Amino acid sequence: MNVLILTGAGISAESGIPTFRDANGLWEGHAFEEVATPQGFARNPELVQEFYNQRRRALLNPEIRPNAAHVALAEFERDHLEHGRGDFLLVTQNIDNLHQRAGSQNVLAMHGQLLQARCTYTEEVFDWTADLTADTPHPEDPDNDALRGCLRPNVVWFGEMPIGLTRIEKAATQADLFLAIGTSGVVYPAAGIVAQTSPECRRIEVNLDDTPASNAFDETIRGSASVEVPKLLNHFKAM
Ligand code: BJW
Repeated sequence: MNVLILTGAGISAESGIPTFRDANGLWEGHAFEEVATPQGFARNPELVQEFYNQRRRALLNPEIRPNAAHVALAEFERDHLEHGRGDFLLVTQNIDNLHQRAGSQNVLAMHGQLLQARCTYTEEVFDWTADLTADTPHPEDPDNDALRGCLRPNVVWFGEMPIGLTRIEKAATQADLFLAIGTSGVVYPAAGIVAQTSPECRRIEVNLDDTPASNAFDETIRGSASVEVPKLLNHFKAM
C-alpha cells in the first residue's frame, strides 16, 4: 500500500503553534499580502523579518514539542517501511520541524522551513536559528557589506513556486491511501493534491471542521489530529 500524507497547520495546533486562518491565528493583525508575499517583503522587509523572527523564537521554545499525531505518523512510517509494505511520503505545508523531530524520515516541506535562511542573490540555503535583520551578514562572507541583509526565511510565499511538486504529483498518482490532516484546503497547489490521486485511492480528511475540499474525500473524520490520527493509523497498520 503506497501512502501519501498531507499535513497543515492544524496538526501542529495542539503543540502550541497557532494556525493561520482560525481565530487568534498567525495572520490576525496582518493582511497576508503584507507578510506572505514577495511584494510585501520588498515593501517592508523589517516587518516580514520580525514576523518570522517571532515565529522562529517561538518554535525554539522547549515547550513546543511534537504531539501524538506527529509521533503516530513517524511510528507508522517506520513500521510501514521496515516491513516493505509500500511507499510512504509525508508532505507538509508547515514550516515548523515537528515531523522531523518526531522521527519522520520521508518529509517533504513544500512551503519551506523556518529554521533555514536563503540568500536572495545565490539561493544558497543555510540552517538558521537566529533572528534575521537588514544587517545580518552573509554566513560565508561576513565582511562583505554588499551582502549584508541578503538572507530571507527559506519559506514559500504566495506567488512563489512550492517545493517538490513533481515528486508530490508522482506520489499522488501512485497512492493507495491519501490522508489530509489539519489543513483548510484553500491554498493551492496543496489543496489540489487530492484531485491528483487515482479513483482507486482511499482519500480521508481529518479536520476539526468541514473544509471547501471535504467533498473531494471518500471519508471525513471530524476531530482533533492528536486523537484521530493515532486511531486511524492503527487501523491501517499492517496493510
Ligand atoms: C485542526 C486542528 C486540530 C485546527 N486537529 N484539525 C489555483 C486556484 C486559486 C489560486 C491558486 C491556484 N493555484 C495557485 C494559486 C495561488 C495561491 C493560492 O493558493 N491562493 C489561494 C489562497 C486562493 N498559491 C500560491 O501562490 C502558491 N504558489 C503557486 O501556486 O505557484 C505557482 C507558480 C507558477 C509559476 C511561477 C511561480 C509560481 C504558493 C502558496 C504558498 C503558501 N504559503 C503559506 C505561507 C508559508 C510560510 C509561512 O508559514 O508563513 O503557507 S500561506 C499559509 O497557508 C501557509 C500554509 O502552509 C498554507 C495552508 O494553510 P493550512 O496549513 O491549511 O492552515 P489553515 O490555518 O488555513 O487551516 C488549519 C486547519 O486545521 C483548519 O481547517 C482547522 O479547522 C484545522 N485544525 N486545529 C485537526 N487540532
